Amino acid sequence: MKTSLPRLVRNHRPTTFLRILTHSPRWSSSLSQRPGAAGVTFPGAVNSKFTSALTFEHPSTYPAIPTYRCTSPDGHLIDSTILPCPDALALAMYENMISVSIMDLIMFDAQRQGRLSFYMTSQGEEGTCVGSASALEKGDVVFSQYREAGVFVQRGYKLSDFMAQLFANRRDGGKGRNMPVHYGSKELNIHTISSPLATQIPQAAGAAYALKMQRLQNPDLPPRVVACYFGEGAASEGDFHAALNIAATRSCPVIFICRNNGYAISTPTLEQYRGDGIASRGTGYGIDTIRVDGNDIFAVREATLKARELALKDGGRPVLIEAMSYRISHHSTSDDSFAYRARVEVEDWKRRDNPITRLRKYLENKALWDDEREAEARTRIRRDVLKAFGDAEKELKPPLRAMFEDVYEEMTPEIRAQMGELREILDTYPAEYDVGEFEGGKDSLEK
Ligand SMILES: Cc1ncc(C[n+]2csc(CCOP(=O)(O)OP(=O)(O)O)c2C)c(N)n1
Repeated sequence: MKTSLPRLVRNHRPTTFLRILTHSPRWSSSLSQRPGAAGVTFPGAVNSKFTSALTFEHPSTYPAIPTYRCTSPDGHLIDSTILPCPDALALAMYENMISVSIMDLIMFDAQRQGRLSFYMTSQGEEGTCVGSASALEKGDVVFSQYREAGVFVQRGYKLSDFMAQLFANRRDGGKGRNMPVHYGSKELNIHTISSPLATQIPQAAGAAYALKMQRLQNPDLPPRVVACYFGEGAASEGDFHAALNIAATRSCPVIFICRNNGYAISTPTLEQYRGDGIASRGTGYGIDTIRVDGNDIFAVREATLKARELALKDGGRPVLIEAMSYRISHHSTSDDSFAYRARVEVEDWKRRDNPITRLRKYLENKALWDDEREAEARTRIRRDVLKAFGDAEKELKPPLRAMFEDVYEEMTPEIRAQMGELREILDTYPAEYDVGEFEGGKDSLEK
């Protein structure tokens, strides 16, 4: 007996669980073409109208997506629709931004002195990171690239945590295995940074899907989103495409936050893409998208608050924020950016507008800040950074055994054998290897 498709559908009674899961509506109830219709109902693009004009769409016929800003360069709020940020939070965000910038200066110099192997600063992008992180809830899950120290500070990562990772000492949660700046924190729900660009973007989409499933199974759980940070250079990776498309089609509650700072090492954006930045791609994937002024911490905060709301609406969906800024620093301590850009360009951006001076002007306008407080805060933070630096530099390295652990959850017999071999080498040539700076010396290794 033949059964028509609608009947099958009608007879199928999905459980509540399944019904919510497949909540994304079909384009329309019927995909057949009505005679004489002005619109097309090809299943691939149902809202398209027929046209007899042979025209190619060209990006230049569309205006560039505007950049949302709610604070003027002299620190006055210009969007009357937003609720003013509580003073205590504005002050905390300001201190967090200067903490990042002071730590950056000290650690950059320390690398130049050879006291740590590598460093990357986030000068000019403190506002994007601190502002967006201030709009997230504690339980929200974060994935980042490497220039997001502000996110870590805003979520409660301590100076001692930064230093333990940078000096790869035994207090480092990552057991000293990663290059400097590859921070991570399970307690703060921030996934550990890894070097391969953009790999975290599809992982973030997957994590957001998992959060959505957890809440479907247990609606009493608090709503959570994933925030995923990456640069405009990383957005050229295939992983960016995979992530945004799967997040859109699976309706995942994830906020993609692109830091567009104008450069990917020596590559300027003109060689990175020819469209209207990264934001214009969001709408192509069917994703709610906004471009914001990354030098305006309140604009970033407001956009992220709103994005979080959207991401949790109707069971979940992705949102894209493109935060515009300028990479004031060299790409890393391995880069001299004056080899490919003019010094004057950098100086101009440093002085003309940056997230720290803009928030400072706002605080001064409200009589919450002045030169005296600035001097006190800078002296205090500098002292705290140097203290954490000194403590971390003196601390022992993790036990040598940590090199062999966590490759798999359990050590395999082969890995155990390699650990034994290392122990034998150290026993045979004690004068060749100084293992005194590693916790427990060679005794952490089993024969
Ligand atoms: C898959 C991959 N390709 C290349 C690199 C080398 N690399 C490291 S950072 C970087 C530039 C990234 O630029 P962007 O994403 O714009 O971030 P920004 O450094 O400007 O913050 C490149 C090419 C890498 N780490 N991973």
